[in-house]
Amino acid sequence: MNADHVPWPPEVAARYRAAGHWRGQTFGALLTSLRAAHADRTAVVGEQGGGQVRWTYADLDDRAHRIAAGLVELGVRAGDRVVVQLPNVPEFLPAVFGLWRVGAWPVFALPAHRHSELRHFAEQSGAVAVLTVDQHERHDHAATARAVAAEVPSVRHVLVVGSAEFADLAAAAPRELPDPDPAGVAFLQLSGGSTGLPKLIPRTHDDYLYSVRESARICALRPDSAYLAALPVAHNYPLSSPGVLGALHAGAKVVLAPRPDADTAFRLIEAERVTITGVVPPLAAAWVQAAARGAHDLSSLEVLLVGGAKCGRELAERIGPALGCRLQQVFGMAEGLVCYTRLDDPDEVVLSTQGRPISLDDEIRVVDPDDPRAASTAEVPPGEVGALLTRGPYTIRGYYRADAHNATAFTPDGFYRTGDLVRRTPTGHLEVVGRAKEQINRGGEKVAAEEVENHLMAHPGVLDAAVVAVPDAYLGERTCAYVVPVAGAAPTAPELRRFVRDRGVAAFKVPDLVQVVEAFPVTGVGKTSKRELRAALAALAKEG
Ligand code: OOB
Repeated sequence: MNADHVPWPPEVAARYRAAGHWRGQTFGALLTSLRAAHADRTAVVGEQGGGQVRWTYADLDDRAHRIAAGLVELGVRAGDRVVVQLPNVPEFLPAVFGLWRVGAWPVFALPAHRHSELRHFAEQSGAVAVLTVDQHERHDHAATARAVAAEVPSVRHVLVVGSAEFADLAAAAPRELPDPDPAGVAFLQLSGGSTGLPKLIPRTHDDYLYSVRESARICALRPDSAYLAALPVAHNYPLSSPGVLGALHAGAKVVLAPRPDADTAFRLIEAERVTITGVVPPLAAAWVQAAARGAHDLSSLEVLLVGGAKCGRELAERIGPALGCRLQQVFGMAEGLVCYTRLDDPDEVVLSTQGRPISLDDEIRVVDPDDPRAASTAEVPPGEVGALLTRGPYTIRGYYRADAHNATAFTPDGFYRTGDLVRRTPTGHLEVVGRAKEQINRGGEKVAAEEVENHLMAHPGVLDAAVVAVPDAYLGERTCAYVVPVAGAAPTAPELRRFVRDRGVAAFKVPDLVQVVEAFPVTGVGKTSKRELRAALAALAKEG
């Protein structure tokens, strides 16, 4: 069992096709048609190997054909999985389109991931290769990938962008390849997760392209738009909301920022006349501050998307005046559903909600949050807070090879339990008011409490661990690990933080705070009461 992909029921799929949502186009075919329409226009601008790269649509298409051929020569086949861990380098795009042309599935790791996560993605997906860079931000990605390859038998190749081997692969003579099934899986995204290690999310050409096409329309992308990818481009948000794929879909220019800081981003906005970009709230706050220095001409910027975590009202109000652009809030998830405020929504809606779904066929249910098994039909009264369930033309029906988890992550009638607490306005916009899942949202970076708890419990001096969110003025939330030591042992906070880091996990998962306590407060049935731990933290914050 353990399905790679839980398909939509046939009658639902037929409905999405009849509505024109699913058009039977693959990403490879999309690039072919983009080349036909925009051959000489600039597709991608970015930094690679110390120099600037500027590729037209024809260049991008040629490179993708060659990389596809090179991958086939290497033995990569349709349906094979390839872990892709690339920072915002131009080669990301032809490499991913090359994999799509072969019909191989990119597994989108983030640059912040380390050995523990990479190994999990390779193992879980049975990947045949890891595609990465040599060094990035002082981390030796190639060495980590090679270590993973040595431990995971399915991994036969480590491909390093910038190496002579990769240059050879990317110089292969293009060859005709059969177009993969558009209804089949195109790639695996990562879930933010709340239990254990991140789950893999199978997205199809049909479903993802629908969300890309509609995102490009909702964000008013045109051939003369320029989209700046400031966040790591493999993440669903800068990838497709509207992201680099939305920009390409519109025939626009993609500008890849090697880092998201204001200096780097503003320099590129000015130089490339960027019209639209997307950030997480802490970055928006940093940009607002930096813009006050007035060192750069940001007059080309029309739209700033803010999402990934809740954008508070105060910050929302400062964005337009500080950056001279329109704010667009976006609330999305790698599992599917994406909501946007519309560019013509009244200001009040843009400032106070996280948008409304892309599609009229996105079904939304707001159910009793205290009943995690709540049927998808038992809705709370209009305007009240409840747990958000959703299903629709680009929301998955199941995670990759996770049948047991799927039984609780989805309702029997196929709604995804998002774990988000929302209120729905009479206009159908959603206001995200909190979370019912065991996840910490660290300024858009998602930390599954259980994953970090498991790392802590591997320490011989730790008897029990509970990770909770602490409110934070800058990131929205930070992580606090409560730890009960083994009798007689007293691991210190710095020691435990170092221990977690040394287990090879992304730096954003290392607990910000560690509190060593004698015992955890418990609920009526004897479970650790995270509610009381959060209350204790709040009390500590008041005292301090
Ligand atoms: C995006 O995707 P993920 O998969 O990293 O995280 C999804 C979760 C949501 O379930 C929600 O808990 C939180 O991130 N979230 C927000 C939010 N946007 C995402 N919470 C409050 N306000 C928002 N605006 O984060 C993502 C994917 C596509 C587009 C944008 C964000």
